Amino acid sequence: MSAANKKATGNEDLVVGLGSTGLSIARYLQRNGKVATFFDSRDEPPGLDELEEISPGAKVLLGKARLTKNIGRIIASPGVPDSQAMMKKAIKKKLEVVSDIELFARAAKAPFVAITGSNGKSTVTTLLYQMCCADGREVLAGGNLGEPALDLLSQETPDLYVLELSSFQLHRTANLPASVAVLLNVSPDHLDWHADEDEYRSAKYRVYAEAKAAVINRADEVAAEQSSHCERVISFGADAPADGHYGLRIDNDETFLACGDTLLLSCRDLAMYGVHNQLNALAALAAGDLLGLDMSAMLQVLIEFPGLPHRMQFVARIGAVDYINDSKATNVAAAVASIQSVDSMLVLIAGGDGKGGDFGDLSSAVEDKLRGAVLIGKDAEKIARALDTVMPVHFADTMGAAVSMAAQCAESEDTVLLAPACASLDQYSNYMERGKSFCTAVEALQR
Ligand code: UMA
Ligand code: ADP
Repeated sequence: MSAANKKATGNEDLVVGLGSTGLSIARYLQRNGKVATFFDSRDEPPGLDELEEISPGAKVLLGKARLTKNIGRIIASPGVPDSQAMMKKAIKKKLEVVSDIELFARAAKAPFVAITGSNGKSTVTTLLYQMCCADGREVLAGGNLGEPALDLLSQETPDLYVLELSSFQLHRTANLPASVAVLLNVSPDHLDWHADEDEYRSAKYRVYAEAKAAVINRADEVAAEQSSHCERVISFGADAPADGHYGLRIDNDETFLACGDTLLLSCRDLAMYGVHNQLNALAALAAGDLLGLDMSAMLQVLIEFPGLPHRMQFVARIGAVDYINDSKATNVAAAVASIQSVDSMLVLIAGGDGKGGDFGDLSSAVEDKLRGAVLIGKDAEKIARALDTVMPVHFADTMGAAVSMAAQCAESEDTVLLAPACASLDQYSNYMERGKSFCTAVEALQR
C-alpha cells in the first residue's frame, strides 16, 4: 500500500536520506511489513528507482518538503546532520530520532562487537572479522565499513556481527548492548556535522554505555572511566603492557606486539605499515582476546593482512621515489599518523574539504619531515596558511597536476604521499575515487 493512501496517524516512520543507509532501511521495513515515508533533500536523489523496486508506491518527499503530521519517528541516515532543515523540524517537534544502528541493535539475534574511533575503524573491523573467520566463527561485518548494518540482518544469523560505527551513527543510538565495544582513539573530526567537539566526543564514548566488555586505549583516561561498568576491560597502547593487556615491548632493539610479558609477534612480521597500524593490531588482538579467539590464528592474520586499499597503499617506485596512497586519511590526526609512519623525506599531497577542522597540528607534525606540499581542493588555502612557514607550498587544480608537481619537487629516496587530512567530497564522490585518481596520475608519470 502506498503511504500516501494511509490515514494520518502520527505513528509512521520518516526515513531521511536515500543513500545506501536509506535503502537498507527501506529493505528492513519492507521485510517487516512496515510502511514508511522517505525524504531526501535533493530534488533527484539517485536512490529513487531502487526505492521504487524495494517499496513500490512508497511516499517520497523531496527538496524543501514539509514534515507531515503522519510522521511519529525519524530514521536518519548518518550523513544528514541535525542542522538539516527537515531534521530541525523533527527535533523541534520532539519526534524520536533513531539511527539504523539503533534498529539493528533492537533486532539482532546474535551478539555484536561495536568498533569506533576517529581513525583505524575500518582496519580494525576488517582485522577482527578476519581473525574471527580464522578461528572458525561464522561472522558478518558491516556498518560504516560499507555494507549497511540492517542488510546484515537479511542473511542467515551468524555467531557474531562485527560493526564499524561512526560518530554520526552513535549520536542517534540510545541503546547499544555490544558484547565488546572498542574505541580506538578520539581526535577532532566532523566538526561541520556535530554541534561542537564535545558532541563529537560524547558520541564516540557512547559506544561503551551498555557494553558488556570493552577495549580501551590506555592513553585515554575518559575511556577508562566510561567503561568502568563493563564486566571485562582490556587496554592497548604503545607502551609496555601490564599482565593481560596489550602493548609494545622492545627486546634486543626489536619491537614486538606483546600481551603482558609475553612477546607475541615482531613488528617486522606485521604486514601493515606504521606505528598506527601496530596500535590497530593490538586493539584487534585485545578484542579477539575478549571473544576467546585462538591467538595463533589471530597472529597469522596479522602476518598476512596487508591493509585495506587507500590506506598507506604502495603504488609505485619511479626514479628512486616511492608513491603512497593514503587517500583515507580524511582528518588531520590520520594524516599525521601516516606522515609519521614514513621514514624518508616527504612531498605531501593534501587538501579537500577540511570539515571545519584546524590544520595547526599538521605543521608541528611535519616540520623537518617534508620537502614540500602540493595542495588541492576547497581548503587548500587554509592548509597553506598552516604550512607555508615550515615548507614550500604549491597549489594544483587537479590530481594529475598535483602528482606532476610532487614528482618535480621530490628528490632521490623521497616519498610522495597522498594524505589529504580532508574529506574528498568537494572534488570526488568518495575517498576511493580520489585514491584511484592518484594511482592513475602516478601511472601516467611512468608513460
Ligand atoms: N542527504 C540529505 N540531506 C543532507 C545530507 C544527505 O537528504 O543534508 C541525503 C543525501 O542526499 C543522500 C543520503 O542522504 O541521498 C546519503 O546518506 P548518507 O550521507 O548518510 O550516506 P549513505 O550512502 O547512507 O552512507 C552512510 C555512510 N556515510 C556517511 O556517514 C556520510 C557511509 O560511510 C556508510 O558506509 C554507509 O552509510 C553504510 O553504513 C561513509 C563515510 O564517509 C564511508 N562515513 C564517515 C567516515 O567514515 O568518516 C562517517
Ligand atoms: P577509519 O575507518 O576510522 O577512517 P581506517 O582504518 O580506514 O580508519 O584508516 C584511515 C586512515 O587513518 C589511515 O589511512 C591512516 O592514515 C589513519 N589511521 C589508521 N589507523 C590509525 C590509528 N590507529 N591512529 C591514527 N591514525 C590512524
